[in-house]
Amino acid sequence: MSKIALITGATSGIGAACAHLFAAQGYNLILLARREQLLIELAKHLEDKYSLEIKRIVADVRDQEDLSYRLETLPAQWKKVDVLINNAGLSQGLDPIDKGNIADWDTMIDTNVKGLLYTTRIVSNWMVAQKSGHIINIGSIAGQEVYPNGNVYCATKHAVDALNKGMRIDLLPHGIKVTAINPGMVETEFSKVRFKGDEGRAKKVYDGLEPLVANDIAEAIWFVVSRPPHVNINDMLIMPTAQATGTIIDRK
Ligand code: NDP
Ligand code: 8X3
Repeated sequence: MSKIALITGATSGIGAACAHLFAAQGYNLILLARREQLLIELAKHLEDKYSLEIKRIVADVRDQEDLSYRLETLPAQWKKVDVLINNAGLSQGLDPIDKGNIADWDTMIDTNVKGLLYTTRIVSNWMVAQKSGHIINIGSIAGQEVYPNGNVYCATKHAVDALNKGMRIDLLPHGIKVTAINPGMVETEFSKVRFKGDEGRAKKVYDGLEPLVANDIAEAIWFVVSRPPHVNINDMLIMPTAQATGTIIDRK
């Protein structure tokens, strides 16, 4: 019986790269995101390429009731999740605290913190029942440091760091592994989303340096997941070579 990975935010960037890599490793997949057409295309691509089964879930992780319904109504065999990748997340805006957009703050807190919690609340129960599982929380360098105008996004990723530690403590008696993967700059749709579709501004973020690509992070996740049963990697900070800290970057 193939193992199962549930990936939130599977339609783009790091989540999509994880879907490709875990499919190649023989996993069956539960792919969750809001953009249905992208989920359909991704699932079809993977089903054509690999021998695997895929469940698509069109859901917004902020909508606790709908998310809960969609997860709880999965057939029993799909609730045997081996790996949960809590990846759905975003940044909105880059403004000083006195000019911050309240709706942006709500979106980031509701997605990055509450959405991660809602998903974990359900899936961790399944893992407790089966006495095994591995939860991967996608944090960030922004969860280790704070940079100018990063205020609320950084706060949400610091929360992910705290939750990662808290989950590991609470789930310890149940044999469940918990790991945070904390990337620096990865070129995905992240900056386009942060700057609300302004592609020029998004592109500038990566001017003069070679950023990470989504597959770099997927490979790190696979490394963590494929360790022997007695090994848990608590967290991993992964940066582009040209980025020393959140703000110190060697641009040529
Ligand atoms: P992308 O924008 O490329 O991907 C984000 C994914 O999250 C999309 O699949 C999107 O799907 C999904 N998503 C966003 N909001 C929701 C929601 N409310 N409900 C369900 N799914 C949602 O960015 P990345 O791949 O870069 O980001 C993935 C994670 O990595 C995020 O948590 C981000 O904070 C983190 N990260 C990114 C870094 C970077 O430099 N790129 C660095 C450090 C961390 P859809 O729109 O279809 O719902
Ligand atoms: C995304 C990377 O540097 O914009 O978490 O915070 S950064």
